[in-house]
Amino acid sequence: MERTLVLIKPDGVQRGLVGEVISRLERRGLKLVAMKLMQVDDALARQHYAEHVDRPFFADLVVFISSSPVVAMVWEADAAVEVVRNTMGQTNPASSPMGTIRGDLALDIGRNLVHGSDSLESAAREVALFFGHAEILDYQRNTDLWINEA
Ligand code: D4T
Repeated sequence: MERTLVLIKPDGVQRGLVGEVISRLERRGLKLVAMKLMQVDDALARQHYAEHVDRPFFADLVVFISSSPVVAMVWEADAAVEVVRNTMGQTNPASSPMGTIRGDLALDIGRNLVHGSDSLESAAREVALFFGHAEILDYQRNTDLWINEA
């Protein structure tokens, strides 16, 4: 079973889309195992976006992600990384198909509402950046047999 980090970025929280984003992930069948509303500080923002440190948009990314609270979550499923990414759509909302979170709800690459880890390695790193072990819950979900065949 994979685990992946999802952030509802400051634009999603400010626009009142927290419930909408969570609802889409829940309805897809993913299992929520950790969640908190939090303020990202400069240090965490820089660590989270470390792979982009040399890109021209790095400074804007760091300022934006720490400009207002985010909702950080860990979601679990077989292939959770891929499923979350295709539920969110493309990085650029303008190229995202309708039916995806970004394709339905966003327009601008710098205001693309959500973040999802892009690989299992990133997921492990990012989950550990945002959550301690004790914050990630292991629990039985009674609907599992109605979502997964085995
Ligand atoms: P995140 O990391 O926010 O989920 O986005 P993606 O995984 O889909 O895309 P990314 O890591 O390539 O980009 C991180 C973040 O930077 C913004 N961005 C990206 C931007 O403002 N201008 C750009 O040209 C690119 C490529 C959007 C997402």
